[in-house]
Parts: sequence; structure tokens; C-alpha cells
Amino acid sequence: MSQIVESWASALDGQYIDMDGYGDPTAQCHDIWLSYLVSVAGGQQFQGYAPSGFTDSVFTSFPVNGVDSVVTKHYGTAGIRAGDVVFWGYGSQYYPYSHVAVALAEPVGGYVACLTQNPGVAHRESLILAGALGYLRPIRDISDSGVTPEPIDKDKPVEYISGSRNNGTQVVSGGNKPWIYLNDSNHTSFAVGAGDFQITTTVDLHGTAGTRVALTAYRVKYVNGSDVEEVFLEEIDVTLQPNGRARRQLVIPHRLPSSEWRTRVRITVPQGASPVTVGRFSWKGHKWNL
Ligand SMILES: [Ca+2]
Repeated sequence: MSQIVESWASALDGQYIDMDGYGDPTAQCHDIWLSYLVSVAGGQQFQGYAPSGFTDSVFTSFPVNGVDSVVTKHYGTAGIRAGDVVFWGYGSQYYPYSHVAVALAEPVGGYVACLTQNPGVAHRESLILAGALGYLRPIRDISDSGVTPEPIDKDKPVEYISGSRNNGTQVVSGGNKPWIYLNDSNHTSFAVGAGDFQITTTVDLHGTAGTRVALTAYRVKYVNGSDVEEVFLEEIDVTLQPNGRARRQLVIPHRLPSSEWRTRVRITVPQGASPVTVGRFSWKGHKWNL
């Protein structure tokens, strides 16, 4: 499996992705193609244009806007491999309005594991290949061939993880215990996929001096767009200082056993307490392969 493709898929998995502001809902399958085109294939977003308004015209009208400088076109489903962008035709049995998804593996038994969106968030799902027109393949070498694989070293992280919330704050009133969100209410997981993680989150809080709140980390199993299991990891209690503020770090060492798992932090504001505002929220750490 290409680490480039896997990293891209992990980053999108579980989120609503809208690249172009179009669509109802705005998070369409076409946005997955646009993200992949830009982030992995090395193209520019305008090259992903679908002339008919339906995504399969990227394939049927190929090439438009010079997209053939970054991908090649292949008819049919033979030879599909991880990293290929598969298109289903308008009027096809399973996707009457056409579809596009990015293959994450070679097909098995007429299905191909993909990163796909709509219906629902960007997620991993095996899609039936019936009705597929063909695929576009990045010209850039996205395989791991040509790269000398490094021996697995448990002491050596495979990924550095960092980020910070960059829009807005979150007000939590007494008696509530929501997930701390990252950039919008649909995006709360800051570490995803199988691996051993050591993550430090930093949370800035403000409210009424003396208010006590809890910050609790969980690992969450997320399947078909829903949380199906939560496992408690770490918790710290925080008391807002006389200036009404507190900055605390929560260190979260944990293992995520499969790609369905992710890590989140919840804030609990006690019943009857005045509201607490979560300001800056950031996270950094490392991931090791299992
Ligand atoms: Ca869109």
C-alpha cells in the first residue's frame, strides 16, 4: 500500500470534504477526486473540472484543462490498484448520477476498497465495480517501489502529528460534555487509524474563576458514520484560575487497533456551573506502526 495514498485517506476519513463550494450537500464524491488531484496527483483543482456537471464527465471528456499532465486514462476495471481514481457512469445501475472514488487496494470479487464520500462523510468502503467506466492513474510515482523500504523500527515514529484549531471557540454550558471540536462540529478526531500514538493536546479555557471542569480523552470506534464504542483513556481535572483562565496539557498515550478507531477529547462542565469557553486547542505527537 502506498504510504502517500494511505496518509491522504487517513487525513480525510471521517470528515466532510468540500473543495469547490458546489453541490447539495456540498460534500460530494467529486470533492474526493479534487482533493486527491491536488494533494496526491500533484495537479491543480481547475484540472478536475467535470464539463457536464456530473463527475463522470471528468472521465468521458478526458482530458480537459490539461489534466492529462498529471493522470493517465484507463478503460475498464482490469488492473485497478491502490491510488487509481475510479469513475462510475451516469445512468449506471448503482450510481445513476455517476460516482468517483479512490481505490485503496486491488479489487476483490467485483468490489474495490475505496475512499468515498456521499452518501455520508469521506470514509472507507468497498464499492461494487459494476457500472465503472474506468480509472485515472497518477503519473507521479505514488507507489512505494523505487523507495528503499526502511526496516520496521519500533523506536522510530512513522508519522509526526500536529495541528491546532484555527477557527473559533467553543462555548460549553453547565451540564454538558461535548467533544472538543477541531475546526467544525463534524471534525473532532485528531488521531486516526491503526498505530501506537503519543499525543499531547493543549487546551486553553476561560470562564468564571474557580470553575472545575474535566478533560477526558477517549478512543472511539467509528463505523459507517456513527460512534459505536468509546474507551476511556486519560482524564485531568482543571480549575479555572483567579483570572478565569487555565491552560492545561493532556498527554494521551494509546493504541488504535484498526483504521476504524480514532482519538478525541471531551470537556465536561458540571451541572449548574457557568459556561466555559474552549479557546485554543492544539495537538502534537507521534505515531508508530503496530
Ligand atoms: Ca463540493
